[in-house]
Amino acid sequence: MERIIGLLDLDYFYAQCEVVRNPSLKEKPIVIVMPSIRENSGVIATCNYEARALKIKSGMSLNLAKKLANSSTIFINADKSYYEEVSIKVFEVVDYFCEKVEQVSIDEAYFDLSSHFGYDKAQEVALKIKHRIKSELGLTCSIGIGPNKLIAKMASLIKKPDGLFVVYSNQVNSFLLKHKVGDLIGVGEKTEEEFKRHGVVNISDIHKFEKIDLISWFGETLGSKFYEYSFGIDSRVVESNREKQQLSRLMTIREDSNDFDVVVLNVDFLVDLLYKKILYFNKRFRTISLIIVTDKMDTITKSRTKSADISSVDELKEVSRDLLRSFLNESTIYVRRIGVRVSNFEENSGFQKKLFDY
Ligand code: DGT
Ligand code: CA
Repeated sequence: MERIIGLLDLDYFYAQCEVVRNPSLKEKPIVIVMPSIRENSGVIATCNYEARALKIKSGMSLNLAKKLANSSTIFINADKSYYEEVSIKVFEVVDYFCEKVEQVSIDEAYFDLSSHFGYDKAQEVALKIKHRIKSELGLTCSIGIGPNKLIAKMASLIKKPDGLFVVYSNQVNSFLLKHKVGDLIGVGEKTEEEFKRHGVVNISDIHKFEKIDLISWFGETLGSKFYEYSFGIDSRVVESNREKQQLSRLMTIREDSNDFDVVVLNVDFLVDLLYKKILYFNKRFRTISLIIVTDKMDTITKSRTKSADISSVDELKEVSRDLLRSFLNESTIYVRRIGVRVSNFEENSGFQKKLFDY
């Protein structure tokens, strides 16, 4: 199976959250401030693109930002707990489509698209994720797709904001050769300066040297890493670090149907797949839902919660079949897509709290 990784980064995140909460702010320069205890001072957390056009940016002092602002610029104190709530909802959407999701900050996560088989499907999934985040939460994000984390991250910046950019595995070298060393993950201003001292400005310049040279400049770990990155090699895996709220599998039926004997074959097939996923994530659950997308593209969900954990694939099949039977008995609707979902999981690691504490 070909490895395909995505990186999702929300656009001007805190500022976009404020516009969602108060749409009258749209198109005005919005600046989000982390206030300090001293009156009238503080630092800029982020700002939208209208404010960036005035040269205001993250990390700048409030005083300087005020000097650069125009009369329509709006300064808002950061409301971290609200942004955290929004962030949770965003990454639940990603969880819905991907088994492995690694959140790396409040507004950024890697996700593994390999199981969707091929770049075309991966791109389709990324578009669905973007569409759902936009329609359900009103937010735009940028997604990069590539054969590893390095390329996915670099690709996410190409079409920002509201972008999607795919680097196929056979395009990695030409993609990298268009970039400067400063664009590699982990190369900050100081490292970039050090590269420059050795005549390295573009990624292609690294190839004039041996790995041992980079090790002598940056030490074993960083030197090897930058050398490998310059050839597009990055073996870091996506490490799932989000407690999943639900697991599901969905599929489109070969032909729209309201015949139990036909639809149930699809349900049984999905339950078998879903059960493998449940074992993989080592989950215990009590609620089972059947998701039916009708031939009119309406979505109907039927759920049942048991008083004890579901303990076997047969029990899961039995409940899913029951839900299907009662749905088809009650309606004459034709089923186009069908899904089985389990939720109401036992334990919660409290991971998200840790992440937001950074
Ligand atoms: P983008 O991704 O360039 O469209 O803009 P943002 O605002 O999403 O920037 P990003 O992804 O680097 O950071 C995500 C959020 O993290 C951002 O909305 C506010 C917060 N943040 C970023 N940089 C700083 C900083 O220097 N100080 C503080 N306090 N917060 C920051
Ligand atoms: Ca961002």
